[in-house]
Amino acid sequence: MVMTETVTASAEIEPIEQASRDEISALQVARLKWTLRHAYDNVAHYRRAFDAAGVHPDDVKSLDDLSRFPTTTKDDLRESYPFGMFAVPRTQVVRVHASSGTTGRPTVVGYTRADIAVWSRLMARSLRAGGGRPNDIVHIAYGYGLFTGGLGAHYGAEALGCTVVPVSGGQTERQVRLIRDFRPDIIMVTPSYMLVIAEEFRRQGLDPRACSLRTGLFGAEPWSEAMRREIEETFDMHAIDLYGLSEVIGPGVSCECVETKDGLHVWEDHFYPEIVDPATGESLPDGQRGELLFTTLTKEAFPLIRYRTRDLSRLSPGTARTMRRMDKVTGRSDDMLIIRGVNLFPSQVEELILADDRLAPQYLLEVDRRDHLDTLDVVVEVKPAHAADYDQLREPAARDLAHHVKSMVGVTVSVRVVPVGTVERSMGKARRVIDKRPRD
Ligand code: DLL
Repeated sequence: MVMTETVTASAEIEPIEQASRDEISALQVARLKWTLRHAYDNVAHYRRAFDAAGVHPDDVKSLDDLSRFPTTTKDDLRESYPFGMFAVPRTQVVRVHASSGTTGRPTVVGYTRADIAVWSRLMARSLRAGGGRPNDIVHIAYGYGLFTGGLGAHYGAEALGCTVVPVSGGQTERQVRLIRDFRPDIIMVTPSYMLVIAEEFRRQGLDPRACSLRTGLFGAEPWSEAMRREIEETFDMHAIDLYGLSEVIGPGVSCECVETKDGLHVWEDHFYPEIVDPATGESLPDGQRGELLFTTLTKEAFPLIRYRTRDLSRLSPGTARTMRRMDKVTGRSDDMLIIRGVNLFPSQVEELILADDRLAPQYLLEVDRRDHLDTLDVVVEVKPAHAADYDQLREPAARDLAHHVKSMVGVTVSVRVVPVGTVERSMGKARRVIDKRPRD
């Protein structure tokens, strides 16, 4: 292996987080060469794909050479279901995780003991960047199981030296009780479920601002800057963006720093990011928006070469850390709705909903087709504080939101303001879009 990692993370910033760009690049080149060779020698898919593209691991002299290698897609992973992409004997795989597989075969990923150690360390690094410290109490409400959120956060918090409360998702009344009784410093949960927890606080007549939470690491789904403000104000805490995907490792691919909150630092000593044009696959320079690609640099069981995430973002230079930042992912290319020719992401509607004091961030977008034209209905709840005025405000609030979506995004929508509690609550990743269009 090209690195030695221990599970125990340091309480301080690691030197590599502040290393010079030259040092980071030198480490990346060494690790990239190892990864390409490891993938080529041990995974039939990569050997075939590299040979077909006429490239070989020995060709790589600099990071730029990577762009000549073929990309990897989710379909490639599905075709190797379940263990065909593993680069080590199955007996060295100490854990598997998998995507939910709602649209076909699940994607299975594997970890060696060293991979778990790296992941724990990067999650500890993320927690520290978000303001976590050893001895903090960490309440984990990401789901445990095949989803990487719960166990990924759990091992990271333990590695940092925290006291972990492994609650998992659901049973919201109990979540609130445990937050009151155990007084955690940190919560790790999807932003949409955090809003459900806030509602439960209020239902029990409790002020969320009075609770012990100091910071939260939120991710696993797109969330807007407006949602950040909403959570920070509701709980009087920091809301930090944490990003990752199971194929690459799970949570802990990148994370914001509490001191700047200006984008997510990619942990570049383990993952090499690129941006490509989502339509053509052509490489784009830093500063331009496009689809994020990742190449793992140290993973043993499941090396991933130029994986197309479908997540849209932009790379920019480091600030609080020397490692490059990625913009908040506010949409995936698959989530983009095209309504009568205009592109729209659910998060754009979320921003506008949160800008209206009468509306709650509980919403659903229903897409349908009527008379050959796509239609978009926004279903959004009234804020509990305005529930008594619901009959008077539902029409004006609906009219105003439709007007703002038209003028800011350029799409004509119909808006239905509905009573509190109408929109289904999520315990994990929220489902924001229901597409009722007939399949062609
Ligand atoms: O969601 C891993 C994770 C768990 C990340 C907990 C952060 C916190 P998957 O289930 O494989 O893994 O889903 C990965 O979720 O490609 C993005 O589209 C989306 N996603 C994850 N984090 C963020 C984020 C986990 N901070 C997919 N902002 C990714 C926006 C995110 N989207």
